[in-house]
Amino acid sequence: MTLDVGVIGTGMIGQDHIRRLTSVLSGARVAAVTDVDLDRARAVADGVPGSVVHDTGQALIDDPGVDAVVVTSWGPTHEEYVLAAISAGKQVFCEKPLATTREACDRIVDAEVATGKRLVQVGFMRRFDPQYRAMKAVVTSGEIGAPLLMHAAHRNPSVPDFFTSDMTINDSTVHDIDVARWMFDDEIAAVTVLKGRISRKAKAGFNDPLLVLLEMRSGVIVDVEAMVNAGFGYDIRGEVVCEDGTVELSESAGAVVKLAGRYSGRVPETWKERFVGAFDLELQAWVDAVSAGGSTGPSAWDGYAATVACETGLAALRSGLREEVVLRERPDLYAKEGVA
Ligand code: NAD
Ligand code: ISE
Repeated sequence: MTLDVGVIGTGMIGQDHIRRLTSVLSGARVAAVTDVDLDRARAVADGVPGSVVHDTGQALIDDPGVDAVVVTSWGPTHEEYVLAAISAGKQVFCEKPLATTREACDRIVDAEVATGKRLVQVGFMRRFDPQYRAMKAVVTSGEIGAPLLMHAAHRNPSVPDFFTSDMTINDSTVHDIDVARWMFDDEIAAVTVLKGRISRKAKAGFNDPLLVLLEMRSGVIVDVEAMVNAGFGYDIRGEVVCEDGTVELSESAGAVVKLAGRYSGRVPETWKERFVGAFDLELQAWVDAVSAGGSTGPSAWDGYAATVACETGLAALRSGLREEVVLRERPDLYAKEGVA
């Protein structure tokens, strides 16, 4: 059986997911697309044989020829489409963030819980990255003792003009927040954000880099260096320090070149390059689970908890203080999953 997928939002990552659903993955095809920019949607559909263009996201969700929905529009529009898919009883893969406010995430969680089954997967693709998976397997095995600390770095080469310090937290660090919850099967208890010396490459009024400190409920501390004007490439780092040893992500270049007394390797240019394999695995997992009548991967609860931690991070950025993360009670629908 082929899963007929409708894609809402045909921008950068929408086009990338359409490419992988069409040419890389198995068991799915893109049956319909839409975008608020209909010319863009039409241009994208032209390259996808058999796909139709809908005028609105609601029309796409209502299309009986669409079995399941991928939401890759701008973050503030996610709530509307995820709620509409839930109300139509259709499985929905939503790029991060699930929604941009705690209240919007609450509404999604409430709507999903009311159906009694999981319908939402959130695009936290790092959970599918082979390197992160290998790191988590070591931490979970206990072979290097109990975890104490995690050091992480999230470095973007550059960002568009509309990017702000707030977005460093809720657009970029949101991934590290999700990794922390997943890595330690734990919730974040408090967030502190330190503003240090500002890079000369940052535009006026932009605090870059930031140091984001996440305190897990267990006491494990995660420090995230979030820098979006790194210049040299897209660099993602992670090291977990345990009682008896450490485990860290290796360099992402598949090969190291040794030449003339030096060694070197490629630094990825973008998130697309660094996480191409993770994106393939997360969407294939979604297609497989949905085709089998189930669901998998990061849930609406994970989306909710990440957004609340981001909001808390923004409060900490403004106050300069340690801010506590206050979560609602986790509904039973998500209880048996842990944080993973
Ligand atoms: P983009 O601006 O390139 O594309 C977004 C598209 O959504 C645009 O074509 C825009 O016209 C369309 N759109 C806006 N409002 C709409 C609406 N109401 N209805 C339908 N379409 C609408 O942005 P992008 O970089 O592709 O990001 C899209 C989403 O994917 C964001 O939520 C972003 O955070 C997420 N994202 C995730 C990753 C990741 O690493 N997982 C990477 C990049 C982007
Ligand atoms: C982008 O939206 C992503 O999600 C990337 O994974 C992240 O690294 C980047 O900072 C964001 O802008």
